[in-house]
Amino acid sequence: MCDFIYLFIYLLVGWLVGWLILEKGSPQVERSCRVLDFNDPFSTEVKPRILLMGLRRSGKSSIQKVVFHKMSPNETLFLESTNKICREDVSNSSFVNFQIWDFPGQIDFFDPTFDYEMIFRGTGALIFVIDSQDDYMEALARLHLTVTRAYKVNPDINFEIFIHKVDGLSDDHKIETQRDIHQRANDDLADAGLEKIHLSFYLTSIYDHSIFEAFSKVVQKLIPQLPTLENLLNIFISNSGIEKAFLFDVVSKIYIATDSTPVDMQTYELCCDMIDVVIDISCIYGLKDDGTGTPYDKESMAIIKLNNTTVLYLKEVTKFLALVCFVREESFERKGLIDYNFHCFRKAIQEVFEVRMKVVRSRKHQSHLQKNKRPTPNGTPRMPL
Ligand SMILES: Nc1nc2c(ncn2[C@@H]2O[C@H](COP(=O)(O)OP(=O)(O)OP(=O)(O)O)[C@@H](O)[C@H]2O)c(=O)[nH]1
Ligand SMILES: [Mg+2]
Repeated sequence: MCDFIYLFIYLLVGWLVGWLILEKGSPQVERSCRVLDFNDPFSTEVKPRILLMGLRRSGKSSIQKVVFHKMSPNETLFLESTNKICREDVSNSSFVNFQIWDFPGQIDFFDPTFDYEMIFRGTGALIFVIDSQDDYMEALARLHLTVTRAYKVNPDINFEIFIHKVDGLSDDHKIETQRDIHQRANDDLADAGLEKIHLSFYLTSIYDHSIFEAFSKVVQKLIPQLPTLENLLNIFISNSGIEKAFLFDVVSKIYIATDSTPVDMQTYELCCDMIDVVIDISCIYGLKDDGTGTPYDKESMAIIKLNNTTVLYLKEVTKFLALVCFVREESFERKGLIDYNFHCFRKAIQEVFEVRMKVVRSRKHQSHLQKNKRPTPNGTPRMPL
C-alpha cells in the first residue's frame, strides 16, 4: 500500500515538473493560432507576414511548432495534416512582431475564389519548404509557380527556401542537394526571364539548431532597425573586450541581431542551450510555491565558465530580449566595465524601441483614420467628414 502511495506521489511530482517546463517554460507572449478569416480586420494590419508554403508533409507545421511553441521534434510525428490556413501572431517584443501563416500543402491557392493577391501584398517573407529526403522535382515546379506569382503581386517579398529534413542526409549529400536545388530553381527563373528574383537557401532540420538559425535570418531581414542594432552591438563588444554578442528573443531563441563578426553554429548552439538552462531552472526553482512570478525578469542573468578559458554571460535587456556574450576569461576580469557598457547599450536599445513605438502608433492612427473615411457599403461615410 505504502509503495503505491510513493509511486503516486512520484508520478504526480513528475507530471507537475513536466507541466511547468512545457506550460510555463517561457515568458507569456501574445500568441494564438487562428484559422484565417478574410473579414478579420487583423489580416490587413501592418505587421509583416511570413508565409510557410510547400508541398504536403514537407514539414511546415513542424517548423512552426518547434520554433514558436517549444514542441519537441519527436512530437511532430503526430501532427495532423493542416487543412486550413492557420495564422499566428508573434508579438513578443517591439522588434519581433509578425504573423506566421501556415498553409495546407494541398491547397490550390491559385483557385479563383482564393484571394492570393491580398495574401502576397502584405507579405514580408515567403518561406518555401522543400523535403530534401523526398523527390523534389514536384516541389521545384511548385516553388517556381509560387515565386513567380508572388513576385508579380509584390516584388519586395523575400523568398526564403528551406531545404528541410537534412538530418537524414550525409554531409556530402547535403551539399550536393543544395547545389542541385539552387541550380534548378535559378535556371527555371532564368528561363522565365526572371533572373532578378533573388532566392536565399538554407539547410534546415527541426532536430538541431539549424531551423532556429535559418528563422533568425529570415526574421532579421524584416527588422528595419537591424543596422542600428548591429552597430550598437559592434560598439558594445569593441569597448568591452567581448568576442561575440547575440541579442536573443528568449521565447523563440531567434537571435534578432549580432555583431558583424561571423556566426558559427557551435557558438549559436551554446547560446541557445544557455537560455534553456536559465529559463528551465528558474521555472522549476524560481517561481513561488503557488506558481506565480515570472521565470524571466530584470534580475535575470547567468555566468557560465567554459573549460576553454571562455565565459558565457547572459543578461536581461527587455522583457523578451536577452544579450548573450562570449568573453575571454582575462577580459571578464573587467566585469565592471562590461556592466557599465551594458547599461549604456540597454539604454540605447530602449531609445530605438521608443522611436519604433512612435512610428507604429502614428501608423495605426493613420490607418484608423483611413478606415473611418471609407464609405459604408450603402455609400454613406462612416464618420462625418
Ligand atoms: N526527419 C525529419 N522529419 C521532419 C522534419 N520536420 C518535419 N518532419 C516530419 O515531417 C512530417 C510532416 O510534417 P508536417 O509539419 O505535418 O508537414 P506539413 O508541411 O505541415 O504538412 P501539411 O500540413 O500536410 O501541408 C512529420 O512526420 C514530421 O515529424 C525534419 O526536420 N526532419
Ligand atoms: Mg501542416
